[in-house]
Parts: sequence; structure tokens; C-alpha cells
Amino acid sequence: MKRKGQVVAHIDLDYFFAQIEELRNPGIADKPVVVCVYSGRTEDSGVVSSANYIARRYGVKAGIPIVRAKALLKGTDAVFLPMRRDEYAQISEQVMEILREFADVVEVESIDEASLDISSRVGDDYSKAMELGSEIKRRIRELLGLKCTIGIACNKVVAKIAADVAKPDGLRIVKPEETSSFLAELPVEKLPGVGEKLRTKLAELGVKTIGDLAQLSMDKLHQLVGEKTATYLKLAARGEYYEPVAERRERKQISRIITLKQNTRDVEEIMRQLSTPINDVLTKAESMGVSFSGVGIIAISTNLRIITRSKTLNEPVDRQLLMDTVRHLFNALLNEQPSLMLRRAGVRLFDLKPASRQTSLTFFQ
Ligand code: TTP
Ligand code: CA
Ligand code: CA
Repeated sequence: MKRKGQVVAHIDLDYFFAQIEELRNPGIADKPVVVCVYSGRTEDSGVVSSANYIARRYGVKAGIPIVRAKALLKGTDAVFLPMRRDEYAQISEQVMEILREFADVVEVESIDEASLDISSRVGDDYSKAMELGSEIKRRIRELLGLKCTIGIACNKVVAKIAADVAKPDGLRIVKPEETSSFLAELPVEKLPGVGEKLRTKLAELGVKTIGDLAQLSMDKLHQLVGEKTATYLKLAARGEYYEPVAERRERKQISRIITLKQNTRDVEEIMRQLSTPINDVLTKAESMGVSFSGVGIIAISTNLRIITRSKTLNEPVDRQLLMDTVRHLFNALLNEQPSLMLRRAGVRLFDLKPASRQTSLTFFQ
């Protein structure tokens, strides 16, 4: 199980949904911001999805009822906003696209987190890993305006815990030889997979820290959870769960974004500069053996506002139709927003399907 030389970076965006809302409307960044999932039953029924760190000072966090959050924030100038998941998902894809520049294998673990196997980039040099971590943070900040936290360690579990304890806007390196001492004193619920129920049962056995769990006999652990979970927990608590980083999701879209040579709102200039990214996404679609009927554009303004537009076509899209649709979407966007200046621009293909037999046969010839 032990794999020498594995270096894993775990990235988690800080207060992700709420941070995007702040970015879109910087005027609210110094107020408590609460992103809500309204169930629609009564005006305030539903739960909190994400809260910025100012709101958290009042005890607001994901999962609590909106009514409770409103009570906690009474008398403040708190801002309550409805969740706009499609937009957050778009931005998430862009974060993942940036991460792919820094690692050969990127495992997307949720909308706002991913693990990167950076072994081949840094060898076993943790000061190089630290530099790479800072560089990733800088890039995400520079290109998308977002803050994140990164943990770097010898496996996915320890890297994730390192990121967790370093939040927000943090970077925490745990060298292999520091793993045991890093884990030992942390509360056991910091270990991914230990929820409230298991935490309570473990507490009854006197197991409070990850270090305690690492010492617990396999028999006792097995009385609480199934064999597979027990094996995972035991290895994870010792910092020895070496499951490799692996791409797991089927790709749902292909996108490329570039920084424009200068800020512009000239559609023909944007189209000229997008010709390489358009070639890239088409080549990628071909190499994946997929066709697509969805075309999107991504526009990032000079003040880092992220705007996306898309169109779903009835037929598989060829190069000409792709170019026409991208041009049309940029024209429509810029006409609609006369003061919009673009700093970055990108293109996105979605609604991917296996290419027709004819195409894939040609491809494999
Ligand atoms: P998290 O990473 O758990 O939380 P966060 O990014 O808001 O805050 P942190 O700085 O502590 O990382 O979740 C990522 C996003 O997933 C979050 O912004 C909103 C969404 N989410 C929910 O909608 N409901 C939930 O109960 C949780 C935990 C998250
Ligand atoms: Ca997060
Ligand atoms: Ca997360």
C-alpha cells in the first residue's frame, strides 16, 4: 500500500458560493453574506448553502435553516442571496481547468475541491511543492479573483485535512516525516469519513483524537463499522491511506480560456485571439471521440466579473457553426452590456455525445 514519493495537493475554495457572490458584487464583501437554498414553501423556508467568514462569526454556517440565520444576523446589514448553482458550476469548471495546468492527474472531488498528484512535477522536494502551491493560489486569484486553501502531503487524506486546518486563504505543507505528529492531536472528526454518529460512538470508547484512533484495536473499530470502513479508518488515521489520485468523472464539457493581449470589446479581435483555443477544444473533442451540440462563451471583465452565455443547437456542431455561434454570443453579450470591457475570453463545448460511427471510424483509422 505504501507508495513512496507521492505528493498530493488538495485545493478547496474558500466559502465558495458566497465568495462568488462577493466577486460579482464587491459592495457586499464587508457584510455578512449568506447564500440560501429557498425551498419555496414559505418566504424564508430553506437552508443556508454557504456563508462568508463575516457571517460565520455570528454562528451562521451551511445547513442551518434560513430563519435561524436571519435571527443570528438580526440588526446587521447581512445580505441573503439565492443560490445560482449553474453559474457556480461554470466557475468550478474554470478552476479545474486551471488546476490541470499544474498536474497530470486531477481528481475533482466536489464542486469546489480537487486533489492533484504533483509527484512528477516536484519529485519528493517539499520546498518545490510549497512553491507550486503558492503558484496555484496566485493563478486562481489572478485569473478568477478567487481565494482558496491548499494542503500538501503524502496522500489525499492528509492533504485534505491540511487544507481544512489552514482555511481560509491558507497553504499548509505536511512533510512525510511530520504526518504522524500533525494528525495525532487533531479531533477525530477532522478525518474524512468520521461523521457525528461515529464521533459519538468513538468518544464513548475514549477516542477523541486521530492519534487515539490510530491506536484503537482493529477489533474494537470493527465492532463499530464494517470491515472496509474499519480498514480505511485505521490506515487514514495513521496517515497511510495511499489511494492514488485518479480522474473519476466523465468529462461533461471541454473549455479553454485565454487572457486577451489587451482589454477589448471588439468582437473580431476577440475571435482572432480565440482561434487557437477553438482549435484546441475541437482537437480535444476529436481525441475524446465526442461530438457536441452545446456551445458556450466565457467572458471575464476587467474587474474580474465572470459572465457566461450559451446556446444548445439541434445538431452536432462543426467548426463553422462553432465559430458563428461564438461570434453571435459575444456580439449579443457586448451589445447588451455597453460598458463591458473584457480581460479574458473563452469557449466551452458541452452536451458531449459519442461521435457518430462514421466519425469515430475515421478517427481510429
Ligand atoms: P464547502 O467547501 O464545505 O464550504 P465553503 O466553500 O462554503 O466554505 P469553506 O471556506 O469552509 O470551504 O462547500 C463548498 C460549497 O458547497 C459551498 O460554498 C456551498 C455548497 N454547500 C451546500 O450547498 N450545502 C452544504 O451543506 C455544504 C457543506 C456546502
Ligand atoms: Ca470550500
Ligand atoms: Ca469543499
